[in-house]
Amino acid sequence: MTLNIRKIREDFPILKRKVYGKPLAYLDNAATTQKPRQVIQAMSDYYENYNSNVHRAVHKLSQEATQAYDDAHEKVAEFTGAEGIEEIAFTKNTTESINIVANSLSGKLKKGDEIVLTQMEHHSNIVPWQQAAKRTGAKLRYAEITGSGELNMQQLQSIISKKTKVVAFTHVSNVLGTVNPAKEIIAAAKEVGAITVLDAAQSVPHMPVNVKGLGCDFMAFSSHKMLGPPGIGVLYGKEDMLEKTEPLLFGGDMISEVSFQDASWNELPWKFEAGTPNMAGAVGLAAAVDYLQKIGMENIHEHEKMLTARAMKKLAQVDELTIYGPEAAKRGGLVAFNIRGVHTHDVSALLDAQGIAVRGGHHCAMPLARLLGIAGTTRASFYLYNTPEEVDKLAEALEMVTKKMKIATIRK
Ligand code: C6P
Repeated sequence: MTLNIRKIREDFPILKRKVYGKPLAYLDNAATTQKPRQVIQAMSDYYENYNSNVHRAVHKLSQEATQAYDDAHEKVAEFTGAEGIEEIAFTKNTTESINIVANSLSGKLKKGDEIVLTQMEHHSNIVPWQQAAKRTGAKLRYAEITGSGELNMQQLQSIISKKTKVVAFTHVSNVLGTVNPAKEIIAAAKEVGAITVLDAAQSVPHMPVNVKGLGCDFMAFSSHKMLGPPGIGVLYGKEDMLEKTEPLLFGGDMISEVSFQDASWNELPWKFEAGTPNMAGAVGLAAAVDYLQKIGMENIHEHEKMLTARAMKKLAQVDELTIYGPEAAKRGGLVAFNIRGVHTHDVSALLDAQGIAVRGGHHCAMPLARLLGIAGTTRASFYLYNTPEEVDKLAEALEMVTKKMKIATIRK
C-alpha cells in the first residue's frame, strides 16, 4: 500500500521547520529519527498524569505507571514475534543490549573458541566482542565483504566451524545499506551450535522482523531509531538463553532476595533492568510501536525501497560521485557516497546550507571505512516521512556541490 506521506508528515511537528530559511529535508534517519505527536503526547501524558516509579509502591500512580511499563514490554514482544515479556528486556540502547550478551559470554568463552563477526559491523558490535576476546583468549574472525558490499557467503560459511561459539552480525549495514541474509547466517551458526546475536538497529525500525522466523538467540535494537525517544533500547533473547545470561548491572529491582553477603536475581526480564528504569521512554516506545504498526512495516519498507532506488538512480548521474554498497533491491533505506576530491564534512555542510540534513564521517564503522580505503562517506538515510521530492532536492544539491568544486579547482 502506498503511504499517505502528506498525512504522515503532519504528525511530525519538526518537519515543518525551516533551516537557514529553507524547508528541512531530514535525511539522517539512520542516526536517529524524528518523533510523531503521538509519541510526544504519550510521554507528556505520562509526566502530566501518572509519573511514578514502577514495581515498587502500591499507590495508584505507581500502579498505572507499572501497568504502562509492563504493557510496553508486551507490545514490543508482540511487535518482534517474541514469546512474551520474559524475552524482552529494556536497556539503554542497542549498544547496551550487545554489551550485556558479550559481557555474559565472557564468563563462558575460553582460549581456542572463536567469535565470528562481519567486516561491516558498527563499533557497537565489534568493541564488546573485542573485550570478550581479550578477557577469554577467544579469537575474532571476520566474514568478508565482496566488491559490491555484500557478505561473501562462501567465505562466511568457511570460517564457521566447531570452534565458533558466537556469530554476531548486523541485519542491515548502517553504511553500505546491505540487507544481510539473516536467516541463512543464523542457520549456518546453528549447525555448529553457535549462539547468534543479531544487531537489528537498522532493520527493526524499517522492515518486518520476526525473531521466531529468523531463529536468532539474541537481538538488539534502539527506540530512538524507530520514532521513539532515546535512552531506551531492547534486548530480545530466547527465554532459555536469557536465563543463562548474567546481568551487566546490579542493584534495585533486578534482585529476588538480598542478604548482607549474597543476592539472587529477579525473574525475566527484570533481572536485566537494574535501578529505576526509563518509564517515560517505555511509554514513548510503546506509542512508537503503535504508530509503526498502524502504518504497517511492509508498507514502510516498500516506501523506503522506492526512495532508495530513486536516490541511487539520481545520484549515479552526479559527476564524480561514488555510491558504496549493493544495488537498490538489496538495500535498506540508505545511500552512502563520496564526491571525488571533496571531504565528506564539506559535502555535509554544503547540503546543510540547503536545509538537507545528512551525516558525514565513518558512521561508527571505522574498520569498514579503512577496508574501503576511505576516511568516511556522506550518508542519506530515509524513513516513512521522506518524500521523492526530498530525494530530488538532494540530487540537485549534489550537482551544485560538484559544480562549485569544479569552479574552485579551475580557479586554483
Ligand atoms: N548507528 C548511525 O548514525 P545505539 O547508538 O546504541 O542506539 O546504536 C548503535 C548502533 C548499532 N548498530 C548499528 C548497525 C547502528 O547503526 C547503530 C547506530 C548510528 O549509523 C549512530 S552511530
